[in-house]
Amino acid sequence: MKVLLTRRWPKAVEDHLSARFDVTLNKDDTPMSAAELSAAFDAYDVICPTVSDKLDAGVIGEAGRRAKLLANFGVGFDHIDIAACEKAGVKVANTPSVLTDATADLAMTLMLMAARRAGEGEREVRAGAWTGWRPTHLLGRSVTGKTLGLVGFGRIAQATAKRARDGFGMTIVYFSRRAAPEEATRALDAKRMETLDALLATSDFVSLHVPGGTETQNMIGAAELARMKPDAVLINTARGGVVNHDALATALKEGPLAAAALDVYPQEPKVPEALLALENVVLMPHLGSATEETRTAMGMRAAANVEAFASGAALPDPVV
Ligand code: 8YV
Repeated sequence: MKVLLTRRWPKAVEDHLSARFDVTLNKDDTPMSAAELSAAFDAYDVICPTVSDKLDAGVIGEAGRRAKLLANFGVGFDHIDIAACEKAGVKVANTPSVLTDATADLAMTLMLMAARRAGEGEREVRAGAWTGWRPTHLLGRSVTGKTLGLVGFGRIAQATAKRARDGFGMTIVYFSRRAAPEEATRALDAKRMETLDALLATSDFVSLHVPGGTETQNMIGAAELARMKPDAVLINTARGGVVNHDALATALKEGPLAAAALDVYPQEPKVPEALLALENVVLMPHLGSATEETRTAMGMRAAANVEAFASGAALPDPVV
C-alpha cells in the first residue's frame, strides 16, 4: 500500500510507518501545492495530510481515484472538505485526545503571557531597554481567582478549565450549543451560560475552543468584542477564522480588551499587519500540540488509522 506523508513527521512515526508500508515523505518540508495534492489522489492509496494542506473539492475530485483514506495528522479537519470526501468515497480519520493536554497547556501559557505582559517584558529586556525595577513597571493583571469563559466545551476546553480551576482558583463558565455531561461540569464546578453574550459579559478571560469552518467563521466580531468586560483578555488556540482580526485589532487599541493571545490565524502563516503593530497581543506560530511527545502520539494515532484501513478493520478515529 502506498502512503504519502505531506510533511515530515517525528522520526519514530516515519520509521513505524515505513516498516509497514511503501511510504513517501514530502522531502522539502514545505506544504504541497494544490496540483501536487490533487495528483497524489491518483498515485497513493492513503494520504496523511496536516492543517497546512487545503483539501477542497477541486483537489479531492470525483469518486474512483486511487486514494481512499485521508489519515489527518491533527484533530481539527476544517482544511478538508468532508462533504466532497463523502461524495468521492474517501474515508477521513483524525487524531483526537492525544493533543488535549498539550493544547490546554498552551492555552494556559497564552493566558499567563497576556495577563502578565510576558512578551512585552521579554522584548524590552532583549532590546536593552530595561531601565531597572520600579513599582509601576509593566503591571499586568492577576489570573488567580478570576472568571474564565470557555467558548465550546469539548476535551481541550475541559482540560483548560481543569488547569485554571485547580491551579489558579478560577471560576469556570462555558458556552456550548450542547450541555456538557453532568460529571464534567460538576468536577469543574462549571456553569453553562445560556448565550454567548452572557459568557462574554461575565468573563475576565475568554478562551476559544470551537472547531473551525463556516459555522464558526467570525463568531467573535466587533459586536461580540464590544460585549466583553473592560480589560478582558481573549485567547485563541482553536482556529483563526473564529475571530475577526480587524475587529480584534480595534478592540485592542480602543478597548474593551486589555490584551489577546493567539496561536492561530485565518491564513497561516500570514499574521494580520494590524496585530503585528500592537504590543498587547501575544502571537504564537500555531504551537498548540508542538511537543515531542504529543506530535509523536499524533503520528502514532494517525498510523493506527492507516493500519486499520490496510487490514480492512474499522477506523479507530473516523470522521467520515
Ligand atoms: C496540529 C491542530 O498541530 O490538531 C489540530 O487540529 O490545530 C494542531 O495542534 C495541526 O493540526 C497539525 O496538522
